Amino acid sequence: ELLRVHGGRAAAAAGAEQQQAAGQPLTKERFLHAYERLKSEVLNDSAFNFDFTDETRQWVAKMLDYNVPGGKLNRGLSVIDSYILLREGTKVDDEDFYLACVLGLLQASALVLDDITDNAYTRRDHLCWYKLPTVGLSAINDGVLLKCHVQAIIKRYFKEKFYFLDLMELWNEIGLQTAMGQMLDLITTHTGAKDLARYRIQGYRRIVKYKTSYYSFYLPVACALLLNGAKLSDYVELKNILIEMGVYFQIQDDYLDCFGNPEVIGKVGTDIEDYKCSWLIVQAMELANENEMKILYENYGKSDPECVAAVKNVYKELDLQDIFLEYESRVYKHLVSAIDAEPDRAIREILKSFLMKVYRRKK
Ligand code: DMA
Ligand code: MG
Ligand code: MG
Ligand code: MG
Repeated sequence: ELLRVHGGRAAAAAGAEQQQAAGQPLTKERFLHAYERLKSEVLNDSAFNFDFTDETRQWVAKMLDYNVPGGKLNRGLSVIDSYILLREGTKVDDEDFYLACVLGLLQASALVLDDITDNAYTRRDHLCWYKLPTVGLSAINDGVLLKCHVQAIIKRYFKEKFYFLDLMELWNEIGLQTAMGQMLDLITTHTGAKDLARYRIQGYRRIVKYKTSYYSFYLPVACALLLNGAKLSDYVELKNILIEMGVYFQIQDDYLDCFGNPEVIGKVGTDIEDYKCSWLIVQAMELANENEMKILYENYGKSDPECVAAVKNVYKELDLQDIFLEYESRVYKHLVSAIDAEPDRAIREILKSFLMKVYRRKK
């Protein structure tokens, strides 16, 4: 099984080789190139151009550079990788790269806003945007601005394509799902604050399906499919597998929030302080004895470092690190067999390459 899934990585690598052989620069470089183009488009948006001063332009440029290109480029790269696999290695033109790059804008928008509502401190090895003294809560508007540019750019570049309406609908629908997921994530903390024991796996899965899976896993592949002329309603099972993979990805994110190395993940965890319905607290609610329960009830959701340490201590007593590793092998096996049941070879390759990218990630 392991060997077969590793084929996914080999296939992705083969895609990259084919690209290079075709005289195209490597994906990451093309990406940053597409980013520069995107940035100059945003800065020179003709709708506002005559009113924009250099000062305005500098602010937007700084905001984009701070928030868009610094990440792992996972979501954008996923569009390209999926597209290459669907096209069996034929050339990917600059426009396709462009749409992938727009995903980076959406991600930046989500993160800028998420850090405010999560009261986060660092992101991608730097202070969160809203934490900069010159920014503060005007970051809310920056987050909104990024999202508005997503719509504007898709319209400008794709309005002549036969799949334009499907593409717009897809992005709108997923924007709504993500915002609803973030809302669930935020308002569920009130439930937890009333009674921690109400944090259950079913409620957890609902939150992460909406806040993470749709835009991080389904959207990139759905974009690649549309660009390739496919009809999304033909790919229901694919969607289910991607959603499951997104849940796995968020469980890793929750695990790393507590047990990851901040130097590696580029951010300091805040889930315990924030009273979040994290995968870890959901597990703890199932496993804790009376004494451990008492400690969790007394210390969860408090910003005092001693309270955070007490919660982490219970997590360690409960062997949540081992339980996470067990979950990881279980979900991996489950995903591998779901992928193997997919009839379409290119789809199997896409899913395998995704799985290999997230499996046992440390950041
Ligand atoms: C991630 O949830 C979801 C979105 C839509 C950004 P999170 O707050 O756990 O993410 P992070 O740990 O990166 O702040
Ligand atoms: Mg967050
Ligand atoms: Mg959040
Ligand atoms: Mg997190």
